[in-house]
This record gives sequence, structure tokens and C-alpha cells, in this order.
Amino acid sequence: NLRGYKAVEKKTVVIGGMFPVHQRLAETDSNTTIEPESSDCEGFNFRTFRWAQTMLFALNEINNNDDILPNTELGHVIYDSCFTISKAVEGTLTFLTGQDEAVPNYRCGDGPPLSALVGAGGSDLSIATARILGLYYFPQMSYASSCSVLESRFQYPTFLRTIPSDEHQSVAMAKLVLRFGWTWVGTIAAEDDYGKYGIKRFKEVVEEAGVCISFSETLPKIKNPEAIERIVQTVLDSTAKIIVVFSSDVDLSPLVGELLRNNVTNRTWIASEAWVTSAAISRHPDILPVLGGTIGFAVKRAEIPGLEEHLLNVSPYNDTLTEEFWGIVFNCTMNYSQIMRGMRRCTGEEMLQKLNNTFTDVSQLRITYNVYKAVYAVAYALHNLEECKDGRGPFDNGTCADITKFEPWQLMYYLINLRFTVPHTGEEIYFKNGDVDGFYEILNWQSDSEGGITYNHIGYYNSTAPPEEKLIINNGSIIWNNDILEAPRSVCSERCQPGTRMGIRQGEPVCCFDCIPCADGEISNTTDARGCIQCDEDYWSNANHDECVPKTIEFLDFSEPLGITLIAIAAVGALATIVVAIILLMHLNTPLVNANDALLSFSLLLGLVITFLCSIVFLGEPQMWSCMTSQVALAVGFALILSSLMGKSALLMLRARAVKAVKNALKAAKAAAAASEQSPDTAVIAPAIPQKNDIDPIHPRHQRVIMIVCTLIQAVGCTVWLILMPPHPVKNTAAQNIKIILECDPGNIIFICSIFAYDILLAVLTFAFAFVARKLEDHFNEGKSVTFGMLVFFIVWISFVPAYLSTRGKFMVAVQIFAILASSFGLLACVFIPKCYVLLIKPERNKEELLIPRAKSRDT
Ligand code: TCR
Repeated sequence: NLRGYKAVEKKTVVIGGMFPVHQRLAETDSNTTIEPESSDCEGFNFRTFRWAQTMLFALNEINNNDDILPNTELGHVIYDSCFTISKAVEGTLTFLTGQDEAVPNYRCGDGPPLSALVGAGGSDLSIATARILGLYYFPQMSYASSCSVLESRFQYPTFLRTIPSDEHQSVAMAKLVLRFGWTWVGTIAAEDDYGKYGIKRFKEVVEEAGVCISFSETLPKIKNPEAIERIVQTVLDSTAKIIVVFSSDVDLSPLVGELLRNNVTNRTWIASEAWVTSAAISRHPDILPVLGGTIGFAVKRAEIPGLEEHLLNVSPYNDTLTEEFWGIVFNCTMNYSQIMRGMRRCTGEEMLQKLNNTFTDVSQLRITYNVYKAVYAVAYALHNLEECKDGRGPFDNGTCADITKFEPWQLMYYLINLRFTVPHTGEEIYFKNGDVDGFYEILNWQSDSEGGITYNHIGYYNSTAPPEEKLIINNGSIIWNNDILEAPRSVCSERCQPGTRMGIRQGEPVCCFDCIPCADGEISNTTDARGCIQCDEDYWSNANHDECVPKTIEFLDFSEPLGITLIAIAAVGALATIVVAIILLMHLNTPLVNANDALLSFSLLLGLVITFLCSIVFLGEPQMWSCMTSQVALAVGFALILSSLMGKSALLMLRARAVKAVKNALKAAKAAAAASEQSPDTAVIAPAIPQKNDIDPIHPRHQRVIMIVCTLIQAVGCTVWLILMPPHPVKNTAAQNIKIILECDPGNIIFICSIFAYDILLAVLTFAFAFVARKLEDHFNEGKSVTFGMLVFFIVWISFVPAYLSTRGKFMVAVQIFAILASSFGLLACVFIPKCYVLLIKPERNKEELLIPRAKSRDT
């Protein structure tokens, strides 16, 4: 411990200082047979030793400055906390009691009053000391303990600090990660309050914004190579390219060594304040490929004139710490027993200037500057306390505190209400609830000309600025540590483009997902859509599934080639029918036309014209009227055709029967005649020869009645259908996804079925009649042609069924029209071509002809 108060005639006040000059406790054997001793420390740290020397420098400056505390001398006691809580507690108790044995008995010894403790380094140390100091309401001014839990004035009532709370730093880091769109980051934290709370807050902010943590590792406090190897393995295994490290350089160092050994490159490291400017890390040889491009947060930097000179002039004879320092730096010793063991002896004349040592490096005075500010803060508070004019003091009845014997809480009052400007830098300092504002410089590790690292200033974070301006980064000045020299991407899964949606992976963080294409009829129009949206009824997804497009409306239009063809065929059919009718009309009174009632022929032709023409109504956009007419006209047209044919074939059938009967009779007569020839004695009764009236058993009138009644039944049925449940146009969206099919809904399926079933019935009857009459040997052969026509009719409609069922959309209509046209053509051709052939080409055959060969009577 460095004690340095001289007994001068000036009043003296003592400031305590606590610095983690050593890095750890030396190992002791746990032998309980001898009295245990406070353990020694090892691992001399040049950086923290510089802090301690800065405190001495600042005190020196203050003591030599007549503007601050002109009548008071500042003394000091400095303790080494060894980065260990127990040492920090021990030091605090020693400080408070003034005794080397740390017995808790506050200010038992006499001597100059103690003012405040500057320290104690890491947050976990300060938390321990602040609890003890808080008991006595003793002020503690910290320069490096940034942990956010120290914000609590309830738990640590006398704790103040010149370093911003990590609350700001964690938020700043989170903002940085979000700024670059990294959603997949790994974290490594030291196993102390600094690391744990810092990372905890960072995670909170970042996870709220949807970032996922790939891994969270903890750096061990005590040497543990296996744990370090495990962490390196995790880093290697993870796909996260961004790794946030909240740790002091001391704790991080072993990991960096292992990273170098494993050559872990292509990662971007986010550094917390404690290691971003640490020479212990950045001076590793070959660090550039591994940690180059690191981005970190650093507290304010300052130039402190005179400090460098002070550091260079440290004398090895000052105290035990400088002695140890000297020995380590120059690899010599002043200890007699060690000299005896062969160590080189220090001369004390060695030149610090020649060394390029962290201790004398004043380029990154950040925590050092905090120490400087902390000392000045205490000094200014004491100054204010001393300046107090009795009667106008802040305490009871306007009293003042006495600088020679004041109470710690009185100094606390002055510290809380302090506001001063730091010499040389002009920065204004005041404490808001014990804390200073959060301001960080953002540094980027870039290579310098000698292959080392420089910390380049790329922006800053100011917690007091409006939200948008808090984090200012100059992207252009960042040098990234990857091949493309661009901001790396660190995502678990790439974004889902429009047309796909995010599909969670079971048991993995939400940032890791699969992009699942939207189903047909569903779209997503944003990146990273959580789900696909169903298109509205009349819309359908486009090929990319990122937009709903109107479904194409489909119907068989007049103007398209298929429509035109069908119209043409129908027109040809109708024309042909009319031509046939004209031919028949011209030969109205010829035997052929009259052989079977001519009126029926015309009604048949009329029916054909109707069916030909109604097929046109099936075309075009379905309307109420067209739906109603097309089906009904078809049904009635067919009924008319079939009932006319039935009327005809009914006659033919009866005629055929009669002819058969006559023929039989003739045969019998012949046989009888033959018999009488052989035996003339036998009397033969010749059967009667049938007359024309016998052969035509029904009158045309009956045929017409059949035709009219059968057609009327259909007409009535259709009328009922039209009135009760008329067919109507519908938009069929279900049949095909990408199209809306405009079609006719039959209104009621039973109606339409029974109506066409009736047509089928007529057809079957007609066929049956005609079939019976097919062998009737008139040379007009009407029986045969009707049978044949009906066969064509059946074939067409039977093949229609599978064809219809296997087509979709507008082609169904086309198939239907084809069937109508084909069956009508079939009937027209079969029934009328033979007739026209005779009428036009073989008129000589058009004569009355006996249906029965003339009986060759014997008398002829
Ligand atoms: N706050 C840390 C300790 C620490 C530190 C450092 C240690 C800070 N900066 C630089 C060594 C070097 C910031 C804490 O524990 O609160």
C-alpha cells in the first residue's frame, strides 16, 4: 500500500485509491495447520498501474494549484484490489480503520480525515466495497465500475462514478446490431457483474427487436483451458458472424490466445468498453485476421498534459509497487535475496523512455481520464466544503462542515451537488443520481502500416440525443474483416421473399426458419411474411405468388375460331335442312313424299332447324335468356324430331306387320292352289287378297296426334321447369382455380334430367318401332333409314357422355354443341338423303309402288 501524506503545516485530507494493479491472487496451499495469511497478488498490469499513477499525478497537480484547496494538502492511500473481491474488501476495511489489520472499527486511529475512496476497478469489486462504504455513508468515486446495478442509490447510497452506466453501452450495442440488420449473434460475457449484467441488458433489447442469440458463453474467471476450448468450438460451429463480447481484457485474453491458435477468422467482434482499446488484446501478434474489423465502444478520450512526463519519471524507489514495476519492466530486481539467487540488480538508472510500454502509452487515455476526473471531483467537493462560509452553509442552521474534521455524509452532500470543469479538457462534470451521461466513441480496429492495430473513430453514441440521432456511424470509414470488405450478414436464415412464408423449425430460435412457397391461390407480398394470404374469390395467385390477379373469365365466345366454326356448322345444318324442306315442297304430290305423312316430314325438318339453331344460343356469355332458351329449345327440338320420327315409324311398323300378314296369306293361297292342282278333287278355298287399306292400318291423323301430343308433353314439362326453377347463368369459380367459368346452372338437376330422359324415351321408342319396320320392302326404305339415323343418334349421345365429363370449362359447351350438331346431321342425312336422292336423281323411281308383289293368279 502506498501511503503518502506528509506532515506539513497545511491541513491534510486523505483520499483513498483502489486499483486492480495485479490481475489475480497468487495460489496458496490450503494448509490449515499454519495460520493463514492474506494471499499475495500476481500478474502485474501496466494499464491499471498507469491509472494509479494518474491519481498521484492528479493529486500532485491539485496540491500545486493554489486555485483548488489553497489551504489544504491532499494525501493519499492506495490499495491494490488485485481484481479480486476479497482484496478489495480487505483494502476498504484497512482504509476505514487506518490499521493494517482489517478489523471493522471505523476511524479508530487518528490522523488526517479520510475524504473518499477512488476505486475500486471492476464492478464486482466496487459492489463489494460500496456496500461497506455505504454503511458509513462514506463516498466512493469510481472510474471504471460501469455495471448497471450500481445505479441503485437505495443499495449503494454513496456510490458515484465518472464512467457511464453500462445500461447505455448495452443499448448502444443493441442499436449497432440492429442498425446493420444482424439477427443472428453470439454473445460472450465475463463471469462477473460487468459481463453478466451488460450482456443481459443487450440481449433484452435485441431480442425484443426480433434478433436471435445463437450462443451465449461465459468466460471463466479462473484459468480453465477446457472451458476456453469449448467456447472456441462453439464460435466455430455457429453460423453467427457477429459476436458480442462483454468482458474485461484480462478475462478475454486467454480466449483470444485460443482463437489465434484455431485461426478463427471471418467473424466480426463487437467489443465492450473494457477491451476495445486494450493493448493486452490488440498487441497480440497476428491479431489482424482474427480480430481486425472489430467494432467497439470506448469512453471519452482526453489528452492530459504533463501526464506522460510524470509517468516517465516514476522512480523505482517510490514504493513497493514502483519497485515491482521496475523489476518487471527491466527484468531486474532490488530484492537482496533475489540478487543472491542470481537475478540482475536494478541500477535505478534504467531509462523508461526507451521502452514502448503500455504504462507510458498516453494515446488512449480513457479510463485514465476517468481516474483523473474522479480525483478532481473529490478535490472540488472538498474545495467547496472548505470554501463554505459559516451562516450560509448547507447544513443545520446554515452551518458548515470543518475541513479538518468533517463527516463523510457532509462531503457526500458536496459531491452530489458538484459541478465543475475538468482542467485542460474543459469538460463539464456533474452527477445525475451519481451517474454521468452515456457518451461513447465507436472505434473500428484497422490495420496500421506495420501490421498492427489502430483504433479508428467511426462514430459515436450519445444517450442524451433524440432517439434518431443517438447512434451516429460513418459507414464509409469502417473496414470490415472479410473478403468482400462489406458489412457482413449474420442471419440464421435468409429472408423469405414475397411469394413464400416463414415456416418455423421445431425447436430452433425464431430467426431460423424455412421459406415455404405459398400454395396456389395464396400469396404473400412482403418479405418475411408470417403467413400467406388467401386471394379473394374472383382472384387467383400469379406465378410468383406475390400478387392476386383477377381470374380469367371463360366462356365460349362467338368470335373465337371454335365459336365461328360451330356457328358455321350449325348454319350449314340449318340451311341444309331448309333446302331439304324446299325439295320436299317442290315434290309435294309425288308418291315418295306422300308415302309417309308429309306433314311429319316437315315437322321433323322444323325440329332439326330448331336444334341446329339452338346450338348457337349455347355460345356467347351466358345470360338469363340464353340459359333458358338453349336448354329448352334443345329439349323441345329433340322432342319434336323424335315424336315426328316416332309417328312415322309407328306407321311403318304397323305397315310392316300388315305386309307380313298379307304375305303369309298369299303364301297360304299359293300352297292351297298347288295342292288343288295335285288333287283337283279337293276343294280349295282361296284366301282373300288384302287391299291397300288393309296395309295402312292407321290414318295420318293418328300419326300427327302422336307427334303433337308427345311434343306438347315436353313443352309443358319445360314450361313448368322454366317457371319453377329456371336455369340461370352462374360464375363457376370452383371447377378451375385460375378461371371463372361462366356457365348455365340448370336450376334443378331433377328437372333437366327428366326432360332429357323423356327425350331418350322417345328416342328408344322410335328406334324400336323403326327397327321392327326395317325390313319393310318399299323401295323408299324409310324403315331402314330411320333405324340407321337413330343408331347414329344413339352413338353420338352415348359417346357424348364420357367426352363431356372429361372436359373442363368452355370446351364442355363445345362438346355439347358438337353432339347436338352431330346427332342432328346424322338424322338429317340418314332420313333425308335417300329421299332427296330419289327425288332429284332417280325421279323414275318415284312412283306409286305396290308394297306387295302382285299375286300371280293362274288366270294371268
Ligand atoms: N467497467 C468494468 C471494468 C473495466 C475495465 C476497463 C477493466 C471497465 N473498463 C478497462 C480493465 C480495463 C469498465 C466493470 O467491471 O465495470
